[in-house]
Amino acid sequence: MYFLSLSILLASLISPSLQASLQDTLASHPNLTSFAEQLGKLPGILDRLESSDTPLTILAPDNAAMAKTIYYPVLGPAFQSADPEETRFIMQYHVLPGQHTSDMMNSTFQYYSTWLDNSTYANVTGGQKVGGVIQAGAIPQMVWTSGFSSRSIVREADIEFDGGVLHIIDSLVIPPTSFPDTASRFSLAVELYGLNSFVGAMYATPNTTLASLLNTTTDVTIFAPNNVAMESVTPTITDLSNATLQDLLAYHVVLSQSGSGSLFSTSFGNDTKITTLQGESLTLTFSSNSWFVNSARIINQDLLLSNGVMHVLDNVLSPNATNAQPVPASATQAPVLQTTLAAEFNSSMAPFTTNLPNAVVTTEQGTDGYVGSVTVSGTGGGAIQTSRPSSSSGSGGSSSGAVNARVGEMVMIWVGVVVFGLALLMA
Ligand SMILES: *[C@@H]1O[C@H](CO)[C@@H](O)[C@H](O)[C@H]1NC(C)=O
Ligand SMILES: *[C@@H]1O[C@H](CO)[C@@H](O)[C@H](O)[C@H]1NC(C)=O
Ligand SMILES: *[C@@H]1O[C@H](CO)[C@@H](O)[C@H](O)[C@H]1NC(C)=O
Ligand SMILES: *[C@@H]1O[C@H](CO)[C@@H](O)[C@H](O)[C@H]1NC(C)=O
Ligand SMILES: *[C@@H]1O[C@H](CO)[C@@H](O)[C@H](O)[C@H]1NC(C)=O
Ligand SMILES: *[C@@H]1O[C@H](CO)[C@@H](O)[C@H](O)[C@H]1NC(C)=O
Ligand SMILES: *[C@@H]1O[C@H](CO)[C@@H](O)[C@H](O)[C@H]1NC(C)=O
Ligand SMILES: *[C@@H]1O[C@H](CO)[C@@H](O)[C@H](O)[C@H]1NC(C)=O
Ligand SMILES: *[C@@H]1O[C@H](CO)[C@@H](O)[C@H](O)[C@H]1NC(C)=O
Ligand SMILES: CC(=O)N[C@H]1CO[C@H](CO)[C@@H](O)[C@@H]1O
Repeated sequence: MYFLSLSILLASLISPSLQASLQDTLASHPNLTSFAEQLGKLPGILDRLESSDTPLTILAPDNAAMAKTIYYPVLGPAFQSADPEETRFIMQYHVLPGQHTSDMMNSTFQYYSTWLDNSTYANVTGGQKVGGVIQAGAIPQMVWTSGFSSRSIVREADIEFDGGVLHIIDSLVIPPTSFPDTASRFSLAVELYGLNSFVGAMYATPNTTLASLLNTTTDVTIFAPNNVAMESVTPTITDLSNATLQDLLAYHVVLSQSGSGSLFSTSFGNDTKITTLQGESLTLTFSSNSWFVNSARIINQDLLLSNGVMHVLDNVLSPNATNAQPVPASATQAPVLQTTLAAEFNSSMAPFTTNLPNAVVTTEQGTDGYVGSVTVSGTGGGAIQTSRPSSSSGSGGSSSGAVNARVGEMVMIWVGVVVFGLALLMA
């Protein structure tokens, strides 16, 4: 329960020196011994935590979470090799400047900066973001989301110490990875959010300027049509000239204007225009509990990337159809590119998946037990089956929290299945 607890009231009355130090607070919680031990190995972080003159929020994984680090995507290799440099960056992602307590959060996701600010790991102005929400329910629950929509559920919230507050979480927050890597993992985990057709299109022409720009620019915003959307406009999209295809893809990208940062849903405004990298603008509207970009519905929002954020669309956008209007009451929107789509759309092959770069997600090649090692074949094996979502009503679009929650759960189930499979293999 998230009542304004007595300790918070007391904290505001009593001088901070009466509160326990971070080390004492960690020591008094039996479930934080592994986290304390990990921090002990990283004196740089511990000193910085203890000497901060502004309040901090620490997401502190419990012992069970720390015990399974090697099975996490991305985190696995760092913990397995106990590389202090890499683990330091991961721990930095668990520290948020400012005091963020349950009474200051609500049922709308907010995105908070963290200490993870090395541009090799997070090319995000002010530090990589982590999402925080209080999920409504019989017992309201504080939840944090990170890379691949991973969910960390808070076991115990609002534990005060003299430098701020800490929340005990049941799994580590995972630093987001690059656009191609994140998109590929989503494609494997959740069919509805399969994005490897859109990623493949980036590499379908000899000009990979856009692809590398998306991988190396700070604070990008990518509106990524899912595989079904790409299929729906095939062959029109595969017949475009190379230059026109590049132009169309660039219309799905927004770059930060003078430090404004990436566009999270929290900063969307109804009926507002945003200038794209391509030059033409997009219009955002809110209707029937969904955000629309021109006529495309955002079906999954605020997926964190190492250098920004990505939103999944159910339709391909075109710079020649900037005035396309959504029909919010309809579950699906008419494509803006010419389509030969049959009314009965079941499943088919997504275009461009054979263009996926071989090297996309193999940089953190897995050792045994590492669930994050995903190899995408560039020789045709990447084509996946998709089917149009069979949503029957467009009027009741899920709230973002629910959608993100579902993806997170599915990713975790997928991770669980892989871990289970590995356990069987090793038995
Ligand atoms: C530690 O956390 C686990 C869940 O991760 C819980 O079952 C257990 O009761 C906790 N132990 C203590 C001592 O708080
Ligand atoms: C939730 O909190 C944010 C940030 O404090 C605020 O902007 C937003 O209006 C709040 N939403 C609701 C529904 O109270
Ligand atoms: C960022 O990380 C890279 C790779 O680990 C390292 O070489 C570099 O020194 C770091 N930069 C800063 C400012 O810490
Ligand atoms: C477009 O890209 C494809 C794939 O790289 C290439 O085969 C083709 O020659 C290009 N077309 C033009 C007109 O350059
Ligand atoms: C490659 O694409 C970029 C934008 O995506 C464009 O600015 C550049 O002119 C293109 N290069 C060639 C050789 O067509
Ligand atoms: C981060 O972004 C900046 C500016 O967009 C770019 O110059 C730099 O190369 C990027 N760094 C990394 C490690 O991708
Ligand atoms: C959003 O803007 C559109 C167009 O101006 C308007 O029709 C609609 O009512 C607005 N929606 C909300 C929720 O304000
Ligand atoms: C947009 O219109 C121009 C001019 O008619 C055309 O050359 C181009 O192929 C169109 N682009 C798309 C994506 O349809
Ligand atoms: C994208 O950037 C990541 C991290 O910097 C790198 O590991 C990966 O190889 C790059 N992918 C492509 C396709 O350039
Ligand atoms: C084009 C196609 O395969 N349509 C089929 C889609 O699925 C329905 C129901 O299973 C079939 O009746 C259609 O023939």
